[in-house]
Amino acid sequence: MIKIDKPIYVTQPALPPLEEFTELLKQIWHNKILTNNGPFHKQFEKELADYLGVKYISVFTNGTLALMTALQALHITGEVITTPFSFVATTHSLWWNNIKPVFADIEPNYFNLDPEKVEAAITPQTTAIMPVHVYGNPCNLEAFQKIADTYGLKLIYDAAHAFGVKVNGDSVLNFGDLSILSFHATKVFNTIEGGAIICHDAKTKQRIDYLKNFGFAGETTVIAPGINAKMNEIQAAYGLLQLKYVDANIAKRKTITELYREKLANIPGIKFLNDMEEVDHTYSYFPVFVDAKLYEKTRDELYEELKKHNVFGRRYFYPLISQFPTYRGLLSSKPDNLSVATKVADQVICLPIYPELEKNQQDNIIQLIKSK
Ligand code: T4K
Repeated sequence: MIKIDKPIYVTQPALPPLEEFTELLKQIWHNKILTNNGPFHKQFEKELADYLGVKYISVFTNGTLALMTALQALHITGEVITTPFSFVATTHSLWWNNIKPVFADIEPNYFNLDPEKVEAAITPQTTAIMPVHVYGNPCNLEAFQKIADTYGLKLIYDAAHAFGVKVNGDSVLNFGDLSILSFHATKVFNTIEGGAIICHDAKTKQRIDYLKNFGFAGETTVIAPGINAKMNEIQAAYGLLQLKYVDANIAKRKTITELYREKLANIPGIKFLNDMEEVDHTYSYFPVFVDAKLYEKTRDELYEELKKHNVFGRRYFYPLISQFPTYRGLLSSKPDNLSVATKVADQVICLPIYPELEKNQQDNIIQLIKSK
């Protein structure tokens, strides 16, 4: 009988050493610059761009505001084709910009938006595609760029799960017109709340920087109806410290992933995703997919069983975004249009993964799944 006293959640944030953070806080207390592109904000953007291997980055209060601002920056209107298999913020960012989301189905291997389905969903109103690198696995970058070029569409990647991910040695954030990151507490790299937009030229970065500061381009000039989405100095200082530890944290995530893969390999009805060729992964999630017939238990039964034992996995992403009341009336939300996504959403559980997950805790989780 497995007994787990302390709850194990799907994730737990990694925090930098408190003493080191206190030192940076002292500097903030001393110079009294708390926000509005202060010294830590500037330094964080610079070090983050270097770390990620990108040219231009603008940091934000959170990933959702980064997504909303990315759409504003490119003047996106009309319809945008996106995935129903994501966190609601992806689609909400369209709604907040008065853009109609059009859902297309996902592909069956890594559950990212399917380029063929995207092409079939294009109408004269389509202005952009917004795919998500789900669980940090890169989308079909080449196919999406080809569609964007052919049809004259913008390409905005929701890369909230893809911090530090590389394809053939190049950051996945260097593809498309813009990419956004989330630095929420639950992510591989966190600034408590936080996010960023990555772009490829100085002019676009300038425009994004204006937009996140009410549209101010100087003391008395407002060039657009911007928003307040700036990251503050305390978060930026915390982010700078986090950069020192992120590689060690990713290495621990890799070890945890490898143990799950080894131990869950031969359980009938339990599937997981393997690393993609040519990709450096950062192991943001560990989703497993339950085939109820083979496993002899449904996903929800396994989910409840784990919960009974104090293990709180999460069904990311169930229900599909297209099933929420705001979106289920859309023509593209019909389950027939989204058959792969509908199936996957009914099978998935993300298992606990975070740097401080202990080996014996992980052994217990594995045992619970094995013992049914
Ligand atoms: N695009 C995509 C593809 C995304 O996945 C997200 C966010 C976004 C855009 C938007 O980015 P942000 O605006 O959030 O920067 C969580 C996160 O709130 C959300 O950021 C994330 N995706 C989503 C996938 O997961 P919940 O509602 O599942 O989180 P919550 O609070 O239930 O946390 C999960 C578990 O983590 C808790 O049971 C305990 C643990 N936890 C959580 C927090 C917040 C901690 O131990 N400490 C903490 O501080 O949404």
